[in-house]
Amino acid sequence: MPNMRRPNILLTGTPGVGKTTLGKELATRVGATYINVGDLAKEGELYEGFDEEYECPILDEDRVIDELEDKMNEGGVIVDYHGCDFFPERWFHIVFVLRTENSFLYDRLESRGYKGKKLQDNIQCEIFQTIYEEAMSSYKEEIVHQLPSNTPEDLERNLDQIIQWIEQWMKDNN
Ligand code: DAT
Repeated sequence: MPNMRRPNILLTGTPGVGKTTLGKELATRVGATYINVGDLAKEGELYEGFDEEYECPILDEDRVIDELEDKMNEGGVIVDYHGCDFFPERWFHIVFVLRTENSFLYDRLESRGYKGKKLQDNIQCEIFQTIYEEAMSSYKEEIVHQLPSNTPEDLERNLDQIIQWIEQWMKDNN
């Protein structure tokens, strides 16, 4: 369906909640383009320094936006990132904030090799629903949805729901 208008979807949430797992599978099932902003930044070295406290490079947000602009205008893009306040609001038709209970998230981040402050900060980010609040203040509240992401059953349910939403959007907009 190359000439049909297709929605852009933002998947956001604390690291480890399952954005990549959901995003890649969703892209495969609906034939959308999946973009992992972390990977994109790494490949293009889209950084503007290094954060010593959090032990991670600092994203060059303007260059990320320049890099993505043309693709976003075409539609049919699924963007995956653990932040959401710097993307142009007009890019996204819907925003999903994935949410994971602490015990699950702790195990996932620990097996990713996170420890100490980095592990605690990410758990706290989820407890304080930091990314949900960031999404609610960056986009129209009615397009921001939370999705539970604890179990494989949650993953399947989320896929089904998002696919249904995409189909409806395509009917309404073409
Ligand atoms: P993110 O991209 O948000 O950092 P991920 O997709 O890499 O997260 O997932 C982190 C880990 O959790 C990975 O080992 C896969 C697993 N996972 C993701 N979604 C899950 C779910 N709904 N149920 C159980 N495990 C899940």
